[in-house]
Amino acid sequence: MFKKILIANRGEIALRIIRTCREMGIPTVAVYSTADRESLHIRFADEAVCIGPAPSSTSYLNIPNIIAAAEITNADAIHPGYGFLAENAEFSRVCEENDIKLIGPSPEMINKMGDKVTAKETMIKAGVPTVPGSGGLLEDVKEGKGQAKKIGYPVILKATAGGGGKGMRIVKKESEFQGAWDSAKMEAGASFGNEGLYLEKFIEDPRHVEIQIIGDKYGKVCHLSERDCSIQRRHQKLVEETPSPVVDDALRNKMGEAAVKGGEAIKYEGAGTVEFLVDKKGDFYFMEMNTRIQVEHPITEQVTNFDLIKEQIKVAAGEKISGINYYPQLYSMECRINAEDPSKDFRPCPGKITSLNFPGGQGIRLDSHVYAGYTIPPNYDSMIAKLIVTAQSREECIVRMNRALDEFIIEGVKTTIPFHKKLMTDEIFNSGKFTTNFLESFDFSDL
Ligand code: MV4
Repeated sequence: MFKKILIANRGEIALRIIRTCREMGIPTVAVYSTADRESLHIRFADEAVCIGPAPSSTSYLNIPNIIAAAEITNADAIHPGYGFLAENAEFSRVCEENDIKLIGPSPEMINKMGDKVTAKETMIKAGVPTVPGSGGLLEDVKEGKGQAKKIGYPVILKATAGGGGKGMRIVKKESEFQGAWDSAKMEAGASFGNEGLYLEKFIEDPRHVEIQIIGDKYGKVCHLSERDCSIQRRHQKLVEETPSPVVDDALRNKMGEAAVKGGEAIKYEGAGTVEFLVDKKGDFYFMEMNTRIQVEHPITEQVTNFDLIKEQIKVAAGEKISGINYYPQLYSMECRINAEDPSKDFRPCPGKITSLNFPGGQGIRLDSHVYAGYTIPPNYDSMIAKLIVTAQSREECIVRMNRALDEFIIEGVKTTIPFHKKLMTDEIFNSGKFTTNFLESFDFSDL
């Protein structure tokens, strides 16, 4: 097992990783920027090293400084959390070169899954269902139009370097193709330095359902069921739940098997997530694979009784997984509490938390790094807490979430709590019959 783990991250996920390390008896090193001097992850780690000024580019993305921090503290492993360097092939390579075990993906895996055309081709070969489309990179507009005619409109143009919706355009008819092509190419080039585009049939009104997998270095992969992340706004997830209201045992088996097949085909090691679109008929299609621990991992932990960070550490250290798949025994839902004003286009609201009360009681888990008197710096992500509620059924879960949101008091900054309160009483949300477009017609003006 590792002698000491450095956590190359901040906020709630840094704290989350430290908690598991302490339970495993592994000493920890926190790294922090000058903006995070008062952060809890420094207080709860065994050691802490300042790695630079406030901007991410000079601190949490500063590879030489993070490696130096690991060397001076004798850390033999690094956990990258999510965001920042979690899916950075260069960082993964530098860790390898310095004999530091990254509790995360190899550079090869990052490159393979980070390039969406390569990822899709790999999944097709493995027998995982994908959306009909060109699959390959498009040479020019002419080829694109030809493909679109064959598949049938509407189609969607996607950036091969994309993810999170950037460089993506829906094309409803051929007359719109050129304009969509030009703007997608431009956006992809500016965002990723890679203009490569590919094409797919556009799936209307889908659900976003993802399967949690874990693989060991002996080629074994298992899954831990799904998470439904259809409640998103501009590609930012706001609520996640498991099990999915649209996934029954038969579909869970099929999707789980597909995700495991995909994971085994690439000899996936560690925790990963295979994202699928599920259409109205219940057919599912591979979308992307994430090679990191995700923000919403706790709901899977709640219903499977697994510690996913512990599993990540164990498989990175060379331990075998049991190889059995895990099915939800309970119902769990996460609300992301962001320091944002939901009535003002979710504008970030950094600043001082003047007063704070966390909800408690049965079935409540709160993953957060904030406390009364804490000042949220303006430099990073605005997520300040994850409220995770677990109960026997979806209905009980929503009742409990409502109760917990009522107990949750944050003063000094605007948060997404009013949005979540309104959502929990929404008829369509309660019915479970919504798609990824649901929030497009949601009224945020009275929040
Ligand atoms: C799609 C799609 C419909 N059809 N692909 C959004 C981000 C990136 N991961 C892929 N995305 C989509 N791909 C086909 N062929 C619709 C989306 C999409 C979406 C997917 C999941 C959750 C929210 C979404 C919001 C808008 C579009």
